[in-house]
Amino acid sequence: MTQDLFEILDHPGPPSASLGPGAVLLRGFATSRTTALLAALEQVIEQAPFRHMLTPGGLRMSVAMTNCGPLGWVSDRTGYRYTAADPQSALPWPSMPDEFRDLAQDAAAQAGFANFQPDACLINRYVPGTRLSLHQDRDERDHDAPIVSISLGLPVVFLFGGLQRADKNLRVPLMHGDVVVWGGPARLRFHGVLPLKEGHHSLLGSQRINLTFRKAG
Ligand code: MD3
Ligand code: FE
Repeated sequence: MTQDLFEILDHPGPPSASLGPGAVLLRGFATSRTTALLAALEQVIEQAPFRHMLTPGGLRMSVAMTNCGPLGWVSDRTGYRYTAADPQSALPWPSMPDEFRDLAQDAAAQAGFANFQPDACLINRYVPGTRLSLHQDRDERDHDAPIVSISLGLPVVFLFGGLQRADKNLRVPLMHGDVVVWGGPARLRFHGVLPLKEGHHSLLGSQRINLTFRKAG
């Protein structure tokens, strides 16, 4: 796995590469579709604006979040869970745009996961200084389905750990248009994001947006 990772860091040319069992980086897979994705995103955040959720410990998360699709991930003082309604509006989460679902399904298929049917899309917004500390994604019922992530805007350093929190982390730069599919033995690996650096992106300004597609219910 280490050898594969270094190949990506040294040679960003190849369109696709393995990050280890179950994790596939599809470099630039979304690039040709980012204008459509961002137009659809505008519609979603009009109905369900980004907000900073509270952790169960009462801390304000530095990542701002919203969701689309039948289920959305929420956190508050009572814990983490998926809900059908946005707690801020009491309305259902905005529907998942076709452009989102199609791209997630195409990426999953490309990575060997046929018939991926996401029912949740968590949308994360990073501004300079925003980070996401090391965690596992285990609030979804179906751990057999992969998670598909799409990176838009400013680049970031993604931390890819092991199955134990203390395992060594690999560092993977993720850039605008990159898509990663995480499934099988990678599904429960610890991961996080280093603080976003200052910068300017032509489409998104000083932000990074990450879409993650999940089978939550
Ligand atoms: C590896 N988001 O929302 S996406 C998250 O860039 C989250 O916003 C990060 O971690 C972000 O939970 C990372 C890449 C990712 C997502 C889920 C994973 C990597 C993963 C699940 C298992 C292993
Ligand atoms: Fe995660």
